[in-house]
Amino acid sequence: MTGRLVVVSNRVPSDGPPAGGLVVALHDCLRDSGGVWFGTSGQITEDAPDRLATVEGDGYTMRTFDLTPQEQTGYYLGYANSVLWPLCHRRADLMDLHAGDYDTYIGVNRRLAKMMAAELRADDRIWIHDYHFLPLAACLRAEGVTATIGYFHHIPFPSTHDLMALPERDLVPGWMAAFDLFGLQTQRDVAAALEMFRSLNGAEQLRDGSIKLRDRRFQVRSFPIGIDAHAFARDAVEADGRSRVNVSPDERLVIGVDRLDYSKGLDNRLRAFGQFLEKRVEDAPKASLLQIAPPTREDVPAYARIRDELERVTGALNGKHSDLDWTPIRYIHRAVPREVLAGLYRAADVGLVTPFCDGMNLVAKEYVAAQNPDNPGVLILSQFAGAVEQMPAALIVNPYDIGEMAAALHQAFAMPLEERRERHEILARGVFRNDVAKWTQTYLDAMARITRAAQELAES
Ligand code: ADQ
Repeated sequence: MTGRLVVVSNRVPSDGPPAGGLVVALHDCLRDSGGVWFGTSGQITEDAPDRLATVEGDGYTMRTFDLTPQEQTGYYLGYANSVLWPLCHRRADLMDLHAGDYDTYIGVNRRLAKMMAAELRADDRIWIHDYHFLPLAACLRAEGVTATIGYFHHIPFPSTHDLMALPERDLVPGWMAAFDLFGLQTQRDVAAALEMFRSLNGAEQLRDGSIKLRDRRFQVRSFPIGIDAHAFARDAVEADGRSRVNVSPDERLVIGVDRLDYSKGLDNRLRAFGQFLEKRVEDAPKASLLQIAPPTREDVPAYARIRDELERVTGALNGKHSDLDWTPIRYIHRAVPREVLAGLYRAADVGLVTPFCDGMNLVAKEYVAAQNPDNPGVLILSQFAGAVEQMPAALIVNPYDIGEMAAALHQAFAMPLEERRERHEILARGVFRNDVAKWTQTYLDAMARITRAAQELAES
């Protein structure tokens, strides 16, 4: 397939900590096609220029732009992370609607579209990532861009009911229709998106599954994202996680790893662990929880509130259950290098992944990839993580039911080795087969088919 791969995401990949799976997975395709990655630079400047700067990536080019302080507030912290993020995570009650934020959001999308349009070629394959750029294809089309444009929504798609809380709800179908391929994480998300179109006058689902809205025809499909499973497994074997956390040989370790976000269900998870400690029977093994939760979006008030709440709950539980030589909850509020994280997953007897709402949740997959297949740990997974569609062999829990989560911890510790191995084998097969390289390939193949079909139609 010819044409450059053009990627757009809020931030371009940066130097520093090891690149994540997505960057690694897209790398070869970007390099081989002479591709370009567009995104913000991470710099905030008073007079952000209306042109892009060039940053040389590892074999490909990045084109970056700065945000003004007003754009950082209205586009990034405001409309993207205080309106769209809570809306898509079933927390419309946390939406912070400020007059002017939507104008700033659409303004950034229009500004980027204008700068990109000047550089794009007709045979480019443009792949836009996430809710920061929902209207970007519509803005690019307004600039005359005719190339194939794909999108991937990393977070859940809201229900038609929740969507009613968005003042700009009537614009959403048109934004989506400007893409050729609208990718979602799960079947559940596709069902929600199709439901929105079903209730819309003038939209029609065609026999091949694509959707027609006015003069646009496009596809809505699920592409469950994966991880770089082999790299994770390698790192996990090499790192000696158990010695790092200093747990005694007879002590069990539970691990939680999440950005400190209200969607991740951290408060209920801590309470469930507290209930587990309370109901621990006399001869049950001692267990501690290592919760790693790096800060994120700290300038958004809802995030400051969840941090305060977690510190309060952790303090109260530790005060109640600690001994002179033992603290049941270790709460680390910073990022940890990926290799260290991999070792910690492997050292943990239980991976506790209990979001209230999550697009996929890569931590669930990372935990599985990092296990020793001969003596694997147990994954406890929320029924509201997108990953649950691919990982039913985990212990599935309702993150609103603290008692059920506490019971799942007891079940995990009591689980015979044979059952742990059986469950892990099924989970690992999926995680290794459906890794991030396969995800990228599947998505790009689907885009290529759409491009070919459009060319054939134009030639006929
Ligand atoms: P996130 O909400 O960030 O991603 P998740 O999928 O769990 O959620 O990915 C988090 C990543 O950050 C993992 O790779 C994890 O290892 C890493 N991480 C977390 N804590 C860390 C720490 N302390 N130090 C270092 N690394 C840490 C969004 C969506 C998800 C979706 C992904 C990918 O919200 O639902 O799975 O995008 O599409």
